[in-house]
Amino acid sequence: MSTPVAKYRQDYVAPAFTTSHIELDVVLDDHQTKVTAVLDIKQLRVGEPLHLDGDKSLKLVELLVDGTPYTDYNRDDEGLTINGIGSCQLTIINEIDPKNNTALEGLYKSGNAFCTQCEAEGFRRITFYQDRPDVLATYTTRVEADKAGYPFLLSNGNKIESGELDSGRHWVRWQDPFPKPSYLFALVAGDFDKLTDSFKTRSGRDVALEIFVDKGHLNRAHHAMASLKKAMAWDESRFSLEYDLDIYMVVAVDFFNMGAMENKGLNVFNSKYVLASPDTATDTDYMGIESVIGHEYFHNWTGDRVTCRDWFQLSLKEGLTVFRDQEFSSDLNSRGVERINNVRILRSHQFAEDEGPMAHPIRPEKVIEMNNFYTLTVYEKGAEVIRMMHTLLGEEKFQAGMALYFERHDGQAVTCDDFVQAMEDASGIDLGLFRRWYSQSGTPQLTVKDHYDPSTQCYELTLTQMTPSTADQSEKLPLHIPVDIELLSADGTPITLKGAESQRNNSVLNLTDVKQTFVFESVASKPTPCILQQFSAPVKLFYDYSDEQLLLIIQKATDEFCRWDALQQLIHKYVRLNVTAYQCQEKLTVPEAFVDVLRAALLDPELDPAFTALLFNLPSTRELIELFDCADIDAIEAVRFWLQTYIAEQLEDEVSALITKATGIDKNELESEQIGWRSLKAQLLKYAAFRNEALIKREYNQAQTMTMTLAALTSANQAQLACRDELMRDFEQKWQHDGLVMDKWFTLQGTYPGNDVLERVKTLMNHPSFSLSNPNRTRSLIGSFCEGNPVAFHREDGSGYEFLSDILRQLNESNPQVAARLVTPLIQFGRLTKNHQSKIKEVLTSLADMDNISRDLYEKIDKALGQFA
Ligand code: B3K
Ligand code: ZN
Repeated sequence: MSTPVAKYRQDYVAPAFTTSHIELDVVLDDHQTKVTAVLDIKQLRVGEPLHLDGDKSLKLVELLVDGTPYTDYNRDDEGLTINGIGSCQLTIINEIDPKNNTALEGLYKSGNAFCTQCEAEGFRRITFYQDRPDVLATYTTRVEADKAGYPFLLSNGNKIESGELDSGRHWVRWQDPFPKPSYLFALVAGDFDKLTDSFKTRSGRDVALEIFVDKGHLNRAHHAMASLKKAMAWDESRFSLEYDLDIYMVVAVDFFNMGAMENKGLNVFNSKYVLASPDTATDTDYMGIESVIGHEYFHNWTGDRVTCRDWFQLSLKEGLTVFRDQEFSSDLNSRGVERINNVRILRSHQFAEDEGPMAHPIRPEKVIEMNNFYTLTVYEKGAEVIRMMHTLLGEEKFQAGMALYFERHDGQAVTCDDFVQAMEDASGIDLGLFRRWYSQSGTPQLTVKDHYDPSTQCYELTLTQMTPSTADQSEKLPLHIPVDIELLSADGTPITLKGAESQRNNSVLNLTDVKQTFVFESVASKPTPCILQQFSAPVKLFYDYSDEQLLLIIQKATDEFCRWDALQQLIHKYVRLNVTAYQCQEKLTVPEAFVDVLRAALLDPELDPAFTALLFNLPSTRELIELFDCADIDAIEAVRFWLQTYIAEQLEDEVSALITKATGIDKNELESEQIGWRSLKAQLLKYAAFRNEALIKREYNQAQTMTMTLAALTSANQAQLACRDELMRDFEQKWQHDGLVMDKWFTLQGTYPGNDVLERVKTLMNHPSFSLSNPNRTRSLIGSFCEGNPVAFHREDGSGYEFLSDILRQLNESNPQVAARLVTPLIQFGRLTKNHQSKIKEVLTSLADMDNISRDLYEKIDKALGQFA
């Protein structure tokens, strides 16, 4: 294999040709699908050949220029270079083999249905085309297939014609009036059940809504439909954005590499993010559906109407759309809970990405395989960067910026700079320095020191920023960091801020230099600072809090995130101390005040159960590993386990009283109060499992919803109760016919804390419900073991690494995208011991030697091996 080459952001060149319109004709067949593309080619610059991207799997049948066969072209592994043409009509006929397409990119079969996935560069697996986001064309698509097997033939836009053919075949023609890049093309053919509804836009247009699901699953599509209608209404009210076509379709498929895809007017979804009923899906699944349905719908404006100029700009649409879906969930549900959950993901996964070999800015500079850059950095940190702009501008000016962005760029393919420029121009706020967030990678460290002078009643906060160097970038510059603060007096009352007016906007301090001091006046006594309210910037905070200060914040701070985070800091402190104690074979302890604050939360009459649930959800071992430069995983796990059982023992009465109080909450209702109580009860069952096995069995047997069934089963699994195997068998017997439900079971198997878990996982790969060709199954069993069971995965003997390496060899051929996602725990080794690192190096070196290594795995493994140099 030749070494894959990287592309650089700075090398962007506008295309010499564009396609203004494409007539596609797709005659479906399992192994010999015939694709005819008639392209209206416009020359934009003379003197250059036309390059069309085309995968080597495409079989070229015929090429015509203005209706005449044409031969002056070269074909290579990347596509076609056509010489000597200007503006013309180009006709290309080629064949593809969807049934053997196991990579699930381009046109492939999911079960009995045909479907497509074109982002980022999948259209080139369907036909030869300028498969780049800055070529925008209108599409007319004719789809033809056998009528009995494929009664529904779908593509983007509006259905304009259909007809029957001899021999049982039929066809439909679709027309999409909005010019779009090829990555937004979609085609689906199959036999489905269809849920129909409609939405009246605020300007009075009726939009038909259709959700297509596997036959027999119609009753599981209602939540997705309700979520879609909420998303459409929310985008009108919060962003003044209205839907633009007459029809919006969503198709749920079982074989899908990611969550969902925002193809214009025809979203294709992983069935996990569409199908839900109370007996098959948990509250978390319901929330996930609402959020992903929202996300893909919001892309209609931020992504489809205004798209990316090139793939380096991916965060233009993804960061912004994640911000929008987070705001949607926050407006509909609890803002504090939503924020805490998002920060947890960012800290545990995105911060780890920044520290590893794949570190990149939210707008990457260098890419080998674009699919490798649908990352936590581009998505989640990208959303944080948009959120910081929102914090700096405020809602009104931010919305003015959005309006200007659409006014300037509707129908265009643009850059992240264009977005920031619109925000700056509309608000009059200087974002010059702020733009560095787009080009600088890494997690900034924010160190805070303070000084109180009782004689002048002045309180000084000194903020220092420093971004450690990353694998991709050694030099770092200061950033514009919005730091939202609250000062608490000794009894926990918030202090009105006076002073430092020129350096702040209300409670948001503008940190723009390496070091800045903010002086607050008329402060009667030494305050406790709550720093980073709502996690106002994606940074690591260092401030030397006393236990008393943290306890005060947990109980009195206005901001829920700060309250939750203060508890995390306290937990981190005691995990660190106890890991040392464990290593020295000393007794493990936490102060009484720590248990008392948890007790107080349980006894609080005002308690918001969803928030209390977050307090009781201990950080995972994986999260705790991030606290150590060189992590002793077994010690961390032992301390975490001890802490859980210690709290269970100390708070046994309070926990069991609340569990009793939380009866009657297990109904099929999705009201937030019920959801909150269920999430609290689920957390408390994890503690109760160590004290009362009979209770867990009873909860399992009496559960009315999947939320509570899974809560009981998870507790039994984590505490390795004697009834664990029996309950697992019961669940398996009930659900083995249903892959999506079995994913929950496989996840429990993968995260089982028993010593023999790897053997169990290997055996389960032969389970009739398991298949390595289905990405959901692979993630639930293999992914959960590698990512969610650090003790077993990082076993000293390297058996976990060998196991993953065998799986990667198989997936490298069949589905490189899934392989490249699974490899993550093998490349983020910076905090592991030398012994672990050397075992990982061996495994990665041998993977890198595979003859046919995919670009996806090559890019990540090559970078990871570079870290050893
Ligand atoms: N835009 C798609 C992701 C495509 C990933 C390609 N490997 C889904 C989303 O972010 O909405
Ligand atoms: Zn997206």
